[in-house]
Amino acid sequence: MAELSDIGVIGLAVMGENLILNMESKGFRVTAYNRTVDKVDNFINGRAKGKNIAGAHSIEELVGSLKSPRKIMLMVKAGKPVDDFIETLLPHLQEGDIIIDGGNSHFPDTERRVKYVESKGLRYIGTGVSGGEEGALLGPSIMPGGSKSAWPEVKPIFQGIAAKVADGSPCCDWVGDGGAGHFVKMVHNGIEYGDMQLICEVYQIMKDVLGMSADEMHEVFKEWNEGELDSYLIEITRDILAHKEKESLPLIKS
Ligand code: NBP
Repeated sequence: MAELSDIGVIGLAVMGENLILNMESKGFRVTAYNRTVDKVDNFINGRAKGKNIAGAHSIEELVGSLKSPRKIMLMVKAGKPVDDFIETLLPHLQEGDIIIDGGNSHFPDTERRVKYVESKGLRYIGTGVSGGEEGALLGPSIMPGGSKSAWPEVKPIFQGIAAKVADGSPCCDWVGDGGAGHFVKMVHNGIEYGDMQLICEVYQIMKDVLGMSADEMHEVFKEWNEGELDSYLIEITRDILAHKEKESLPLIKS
């Protein structure tokens, strides 16, 4: 009999594929499934080749390949696809199994899904995942919430693949009941978009009021990124301001 997997992931777009590769690199065996089944073979024969990753061509095969309690993570487009997959999975799962939604679901949807899935005797986690495709591969921030009894079951996987701060603590912990995970992700996105707006306004003042060149702005963002403003968004703004097109012209026109 084939070895059972620690977790199954449904959804082989950028986020799902990279999370699977991240999990495998941390010693977990993963089964991959996708609605368009061709993508399973492409993944298994491509990026997943030679790794401890199994491909499933049906929901039955996916469910049958997992250790109990089964953990199945959805990395699909938010909205109806999540509800559809819950309905598809429920008849195949057993009491105590865990469905995880790692997409960008709106938190009231997650609130509703936790209650619904728990009413069927199963457990549900809605989790924010942040860091984009690079984070998914190398270490995302993960914000899980929902059925609390499911947390110890997924904790080693989630904390294993999460980004780590300087002292080694994982950027992942349980954030609360119901839709708390996706609520925290929404607040996180709000802060990020506020930060982006601030950077845009600073850029406009530097360009239109102070008349600075892209190189001069680059120097200021470089200095800021070495102090208390050190952050990913300041870092990529610094880099984009220094980026040169052909003929050594700055990509960002000042
Ligand atoms: P997408 O959001 O592009 O979703 C692609 C996946 O959804 C594929 O597996 C696709 O299956 C499936 N899907 C679609 Br589209 N419609 C479906 C339907 N009606 N029924 C079943 N499956 C359906 O992928 P992603 O960019 O990897 O993001 C996955 C989740 O993670 C999303 O919720 C996204 O908002 C969230 N997220 C994304 C990022 C990012 O940087 N991209 C960051 C953080 C969170 P198919 O192959 O058969 O079409």
